Amino acid sequence: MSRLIVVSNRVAPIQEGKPSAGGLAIGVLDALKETGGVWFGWSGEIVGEAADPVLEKSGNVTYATVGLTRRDYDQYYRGFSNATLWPTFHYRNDLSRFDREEYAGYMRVNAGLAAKLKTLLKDDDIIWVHDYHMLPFAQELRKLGIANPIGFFLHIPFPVPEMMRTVPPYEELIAAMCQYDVVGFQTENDKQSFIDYIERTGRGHSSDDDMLQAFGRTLKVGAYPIGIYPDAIAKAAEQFSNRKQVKSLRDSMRGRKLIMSVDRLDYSKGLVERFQAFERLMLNAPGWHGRVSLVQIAPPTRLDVQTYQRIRQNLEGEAGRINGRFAQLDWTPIQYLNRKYERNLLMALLRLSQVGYVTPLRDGMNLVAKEYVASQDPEDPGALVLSQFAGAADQLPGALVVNPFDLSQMSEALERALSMPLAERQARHANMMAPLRENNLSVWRDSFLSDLRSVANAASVTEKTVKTVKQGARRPAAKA
Ligand code: GDG
Repeated sequence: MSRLIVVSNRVAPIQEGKPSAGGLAIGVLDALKETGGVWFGWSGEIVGEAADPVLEKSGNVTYATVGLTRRDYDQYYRGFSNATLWPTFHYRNDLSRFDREEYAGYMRVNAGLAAKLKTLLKDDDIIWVHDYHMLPFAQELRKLGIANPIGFFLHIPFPVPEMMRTVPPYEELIAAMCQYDVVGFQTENDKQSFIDYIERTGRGHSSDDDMLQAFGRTLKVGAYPIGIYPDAIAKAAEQFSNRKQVKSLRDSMRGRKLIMSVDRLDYSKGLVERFQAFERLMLNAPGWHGRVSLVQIAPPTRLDVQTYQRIRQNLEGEAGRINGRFAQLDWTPIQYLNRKYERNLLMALLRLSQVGYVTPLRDGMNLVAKEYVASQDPEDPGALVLSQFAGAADQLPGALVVNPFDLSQMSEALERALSMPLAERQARHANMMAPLRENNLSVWRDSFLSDLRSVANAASVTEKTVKTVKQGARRPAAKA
């Protein structure tokens, strides 16, 4: 089987066997180990000047990482990726800015990374590129003459055409995306937005089997909802339940109920609205005073992007205001923890809570929602309150699905979740575990790679046919 080359903005600093490695990193790594291959991307370091990739081999997998210069980091990562694409793709074009130089930097870094990857490629490698930092990566490889099959998976939402058109170089970006052979999205909606753009602008058309003819190319588009390994999470959550931190949280609750939220500190996650809906619960249902706390774990990210500094201040302000309004000497309504926890400990904390509260304003999938379900004790599971704008809402039929812009609805759902009878919680939990098992992380990875390999096979069959036809044409005509 051909080698797999994985390209992502960051190469996960994987220390195998360490519980800190996230599920996605493990899933991708498993695929790499199966065929052997390379994981290529940014090392996470800022360097004085660009250099060749640093190679580290572990078994049949090579980690190839490169540093970024300060200018590259500012323009490509902090700028166009995270201050233009991220907000717009999450429908926050009010927070998005466009700067031509940053865009030029984004294209320059993609071209530079493609040139570096080229030196590591073999003819029959298949290449799997991840996420919004890398939209034009295939185009840059094609310019260098790379004809290998290249797939792309977008982890975040793909916006509807009118929203996409607010990013000034939208047409160039979409044309560049059509240089991939397979373009994968988290949901059918995201996939449809991409097709809608192509069809409404007259750039191409799609067929029933999700093949798209556009910008002179044929590519496959598909929805590949990312999954988790639910049974491994269930096991870890149970095992870590007797950890000191988990016990001390349990003791500090003194019989109170616990609503738990875990998100990177990001405006797309709807944290402010979430706190305000909890406040509304406190206002409308005073019977819960002193009987329930909301614990929000929000490790900070992208602190050097200005909007992220603002969200942090905003959230701290809201937590302080709400606590000031309702707290009692022995009860803090909202505990806001602005730090990162070890992964398995986090799963045990999720298991401890009676309600998982996952209400992003927009999210590609949202793995925390899935992890919340998986980490529960099936005998006494918590209930999940989930935003309709998380990709995960399509896949978790037992959740209480809410609109995160409707604070009253969220507050009612919280109350319903807190009071939900055991039998209903068990039934809803079982109803969600089944699809989580059926569509686990391996299924996501294997279905994407199988589509990419089919494209590769189809291309090699076409190439052989073309060669045979050409050779046939060169043969002298047989005498009559
Ligand atoms: C992007 C898309 C899509 C969180 N806090 C800690 C911690 N986490 C882990 C969670 C979860 C992961 O980080 C976050 O994943 P999400 O899916 O919730 O969100 P994004 O980071 O925005 O991810 C998203 C995803 O890509 C995959 O395709 O679902 O829509 O935006 O696994 O548990 N992990 C540890 N400590 C923490 O404090 N160790």
